[in-house]
Amino acid sequence: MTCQNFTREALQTIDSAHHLHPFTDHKQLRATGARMVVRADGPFVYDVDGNEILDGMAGLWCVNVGYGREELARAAYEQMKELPFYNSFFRCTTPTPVLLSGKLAELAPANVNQVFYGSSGSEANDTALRLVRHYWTLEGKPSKRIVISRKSAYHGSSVAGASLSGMEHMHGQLYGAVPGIVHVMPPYAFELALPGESDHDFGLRAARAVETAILEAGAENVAAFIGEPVLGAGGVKIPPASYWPEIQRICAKYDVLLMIDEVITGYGRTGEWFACQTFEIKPDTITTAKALTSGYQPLSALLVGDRIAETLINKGGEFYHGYTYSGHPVACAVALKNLEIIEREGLIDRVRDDTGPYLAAALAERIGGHPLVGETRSIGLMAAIEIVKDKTDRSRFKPDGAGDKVRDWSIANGLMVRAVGDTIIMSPPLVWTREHVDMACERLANALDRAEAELRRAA
Ligand code: PXG
Repeated sequence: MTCQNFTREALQTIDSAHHLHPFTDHKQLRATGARMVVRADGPFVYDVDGNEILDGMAGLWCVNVGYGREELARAAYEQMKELPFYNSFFRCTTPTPVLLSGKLAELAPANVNQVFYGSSGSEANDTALRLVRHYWTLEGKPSKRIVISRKSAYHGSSVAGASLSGMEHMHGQLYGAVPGIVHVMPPYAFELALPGESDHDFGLRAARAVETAILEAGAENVAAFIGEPVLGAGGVKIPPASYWPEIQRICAKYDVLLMIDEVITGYGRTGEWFACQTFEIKPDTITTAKALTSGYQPLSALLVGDRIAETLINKGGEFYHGYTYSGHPVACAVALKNLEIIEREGLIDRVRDDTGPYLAAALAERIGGHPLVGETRSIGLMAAIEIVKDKTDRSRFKPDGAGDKVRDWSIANGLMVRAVGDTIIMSPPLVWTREHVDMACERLANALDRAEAELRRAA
């Protein structure tokens, strides 16, 4: 459907009257009106006023192959004509989820060979939580129920997803979180490393917070640890190299399963198919969604490791869990074509060998020296810029809102970024070239100048 018959004012009026947006202060939005994005092409999105904005967020961390892919539209169209829907319940299936499962087993780490589908990352994490707890019951250890997560983790917005997430403001509105979930410190050296503490030592200390939590709960009560390889929505927090090997060691020592949430990192973002490969993590489950279809269709795939799968299959009987759209044929057709595009165009190699390192260097050289910037960091095409008042002591602007200011100027300059508090984050489509990185740095540097002028004037 095109919206050309509606004026911006008409769309905004209906939006304000009837549309409750996610994670939104509704009164505030109604006062300002929403930004209306009406079309997109390649790495750019266009708003209703005709502004071209370079999309530094790949939609919402998902449009890895960029916009306007005819092939994906065609894959959906052909599948809809052939078979728009049939379910995977009652010993039925359809061809596309079958083929996608085989493909995902081929791409996933060696010990991961089974797939459970949903439509969102939240659903996939609900599945993962139920599955790891059920696994221990089937193994005769039903007391192993506790899941250890981290503060500032994001694992979704369903009741289980929000409970697993480490966001206090979300917990405050749960009115009854899923019991048995514990949150420990994240590996966020920029704010949490002690004076003089090396990155290596900080990584070990952050990992050992998980060990402390296991010992406090009793290993006989702990089912799993859940973590994003790089915390995404929490502010692109990249762990030191010492972190994941130590987590792996601790989980093995106490027989705690490792649930890896790759909803953001999956399908190329860190320069490998999965960040488990980047960080050499051996997972028991991998949650994926978003870039599985590059956002062209809603689809999630929980990849299940052999250890859990064998128990579930051989001892499990019926697992009373599933969604109407588990293995949706159209979404799976689009996923297959999307993975084919990523492979054919060598997008992941490009991130690992070219645009990823280029982005890291460009941020360090062209953004890192700015008086407002306390740190730049990135891995693959996933980046963060810390906004500070004073580079030397890393103090922040008070009252807060400096991040929002930089973001607003950046968008006004034609670069879409997100602010998580005073951390600016980027997660662009993998089709970005060096020219797009250059364009982004130029627009961001200008946004920093403009924000600084306002912030210093106000201070
Ligand atoms: N796990 C991770 C790591 C995520 O980033 C989810 C699970 C949940 O996926 P669904 O499909 O249920 O949304 C996510 C989602 C943001 C933002 O503000 C991030 C997400 C979703 C919405 C906003 O950066 N990530």
